[in-house]
Amino acid sequence: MVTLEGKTVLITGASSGIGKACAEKFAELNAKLILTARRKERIDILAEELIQKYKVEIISSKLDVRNFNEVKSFYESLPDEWKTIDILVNNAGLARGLDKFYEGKIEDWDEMIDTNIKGLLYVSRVIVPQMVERQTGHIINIGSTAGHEPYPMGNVYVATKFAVKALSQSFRIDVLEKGIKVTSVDPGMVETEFSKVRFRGDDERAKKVYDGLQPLTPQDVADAVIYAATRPKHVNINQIILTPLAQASSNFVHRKK
Ligand code: NDP
Ligand code: 8X3
Repeated sequence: MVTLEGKTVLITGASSGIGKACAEKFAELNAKLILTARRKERIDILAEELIQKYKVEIISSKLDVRNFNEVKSFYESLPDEWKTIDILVNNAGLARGLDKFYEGKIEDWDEMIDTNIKGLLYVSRVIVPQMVERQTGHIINIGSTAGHEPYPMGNVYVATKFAVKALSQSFRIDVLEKGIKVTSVDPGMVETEFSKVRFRGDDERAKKVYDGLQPLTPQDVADAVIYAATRPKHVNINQIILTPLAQASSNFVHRKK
């Protein structure tokens, strides 16, 4: 039976969607979990549920990945026995708006770049050195099909996910002689709070994104993460791209009338 007993997994953005589903699946495999997000009450409730259900050890910690000092002090304040992190899931991310770039909102651009690129870098900069020192570990970045093919008005979000792809490839080269795995899990359309966040709470518009097709579930993506995380020591899964059956790429989607 596959187990991750004795491994510590840090997940960013565990309060919702893919991050939350990853937390559930890692808990099922008996990993110790560090759950982070800005909405602390949500990760506290999730931690409590998972502890009850799987009898695992979990720390939940409020963390905004955009703030480097916060990331640093979060790590420094972990109890010593929790500082050895084996698997880092860089999941926290978001899209804001869907506009032509020449009409885009500067605050939307800043938020996406600060979260999806700089946040991923900040967390990795703080967490990975202990992996380098121990010559073992696994970084799993959540990218997107948007990082493979732009779509209309995706501009800045698309650019952040192209950046995630570039960073995954670069990280892999930089840690090549350090025994650390680097994986990018790149989903197409997944029904989470993603579209609600993108359209700032406009539920009607968010729902339309998935009209006429069956999107991926967050659990489908978490399955891919778990697959990558449970391969033998000598195997690195570089990249997993998964889409709904009705989606061929960013721009080719089949919707039933
Ligand atoms: P959700 O909106 O459901 O979840 C996003 C998570 O990111 C939340 O837990 C949120 O937590 C967290 N987050 C956002 N900003 C920050 C921040 N500044 N600091 C810390 N955490 C933050 O969306 P998804 O689950 O869909 O998104 C997860 C990842 O998957 C993202 O990187 C997204 O780009 C990617 N993705 C999503 C796809 C989709 O179709 N849904 C497809 C491909 C990739 P909180 O607000 O509590 O801080
Ligand atoms: C999320 C997928 O296509 O909605 O990364 O941008 S998409």
